[in-house]
Amino acid sequence: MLVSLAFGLLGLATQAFTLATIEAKGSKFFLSTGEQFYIKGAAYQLTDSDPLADTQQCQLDAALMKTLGANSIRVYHVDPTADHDGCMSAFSDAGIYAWIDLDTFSTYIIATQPAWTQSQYSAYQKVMDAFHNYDNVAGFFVGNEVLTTGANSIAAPYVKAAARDMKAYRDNKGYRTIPVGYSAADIAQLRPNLQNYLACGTNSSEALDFFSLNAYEWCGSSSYDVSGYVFLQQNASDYNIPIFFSETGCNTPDPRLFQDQSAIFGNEMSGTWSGAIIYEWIEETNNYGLISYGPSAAATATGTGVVAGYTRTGTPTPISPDFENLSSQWATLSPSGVSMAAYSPSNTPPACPSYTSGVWEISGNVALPTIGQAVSVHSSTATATGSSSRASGSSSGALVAQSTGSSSGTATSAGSSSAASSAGAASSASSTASSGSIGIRNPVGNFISQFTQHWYGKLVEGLLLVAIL
Ligand SMILES: *[C@@H]1O[C@H](CO)[C@@H](O)[C@H](O)[C@H]1NC(C)=O
Ligand SMILES: *[C@@H]1O[C@H](CO)[C@@H](O)[C@H](O)[C@H]1NC(C)=O
Ligand SMILES: CC(=O)N[C@H]1CO[C@H](CO)[C@@H](O)[C@@H]1O
Repeated sequence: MLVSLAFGLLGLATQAFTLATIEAKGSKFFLSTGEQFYIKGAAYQLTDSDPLADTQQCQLDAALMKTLGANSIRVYHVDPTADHDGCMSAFSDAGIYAWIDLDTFSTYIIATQPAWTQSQYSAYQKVMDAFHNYDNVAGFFVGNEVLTTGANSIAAPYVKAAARDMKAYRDNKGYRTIPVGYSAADIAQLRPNLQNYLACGTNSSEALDFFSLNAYEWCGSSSYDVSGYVFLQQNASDYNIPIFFSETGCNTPDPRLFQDQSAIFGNEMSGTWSGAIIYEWIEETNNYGLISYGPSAAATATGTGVVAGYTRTGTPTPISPDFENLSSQWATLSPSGVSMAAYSPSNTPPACPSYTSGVWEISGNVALPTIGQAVSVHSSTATATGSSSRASGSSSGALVAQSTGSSSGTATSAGSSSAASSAGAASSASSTASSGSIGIRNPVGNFISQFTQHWYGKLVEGLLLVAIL
């Protein structure tokens, strides 16, 4: 408060200072006022590049989100060079926090050709620089659904390295301790290894600040036991960092009832989980919208605000009954949690999972790659054939392109809707096609074929071990 007052007096503040900030302590999020914070959010990506640059649009959406009972948005891609003051203040005025992905179409970590390079690091920094000063930024993601198979586990150290470096960057710059985490695809084969890996180890500077899951397991009228949530809870009950649903809202069958919210915010899970972000705000081809800006148009239609067959600007209209169903669920669900002062975290980091061929191909707590180590982007071998170009994603097909032959359909989760599980990832998958040409080099510069992924994974481990000696 003193700090914001000082900035205000000096005329340095360009944004609203009206909301309590959010921080992580132990396995929970807290407001700076001391109350536990539970996320009630909507995925918000109206345009490919940045939905937080159109103030008037944000004002319209924030006002309706407030009536929904939301306190958070999740934004997958932003343009760090745009002016976000208007949008961030519109959401702040509505009591809404932003969870922001640091990656973009051209910078995200690719599981089958994992890399954490200086150019990725610089790009992530620019996003953090652009957003850290808004009090209603709640957290940053270093990746979304990077891993979708057991073989992809070779990419996990790169995700963890990205988090390590972005946390260090945040702290070195003196930024607020905005939590840095990851948003995982709900893949039964990876559960709970990935979740444990990203939190494991005794050095908290190298672990994530939170873990989140894009889960579409609870469809229609189901229950805590039948949906599979009981296992999600079992896997998370001793977790030492906050965990939440970074996407949820299975849409088969129609209409959506959002009954899972009563488990997430109820006795079964609210002692462990920190809430949920519903996929997604805008209605588009994938049929997950909570609102619409007008009837759908031809896929090829052009016109003001029309992209890929949907109007993406204007006055949002609730999609009935989904919007009302969610709103009425949330209205009854307000766990009080614990106060920050009364909470003494007691959970310790999970053990780093051991190597299991095809399931988890990282041996325990390997040394993390340094920036640029082992892998870099090359420009001569293109294989990607991604088909989706929508930022907010609409097909699991695009994910297949990203994962070079691994079947995303079967890999995706215990849920019945694999397309849904990759909805967010589909957004980034398309960039594989547009960014073109990606190859891998080892640290001494030898080019390694992208068809040797499994062998390469072993090589990375070997090199990491060598690096320690
Ligand atoms: C913890 O990790 C950070 C980041 O890698 C490193 O700088 C620091 O030396 C580590 N601390 C210990 C005690 O190993
Ligand atoms: C984690 O969940 C899986 C199902 O996804 C289950 O088979 C496993 O037993 C759970 N592990 C723990 C430790 O509860
Ligand atoms: C929980 C909830 O609000 N359910 C409602 C969702 O919409 C259907 C169809 O209008 C209603 O029948 C449910 O009561």
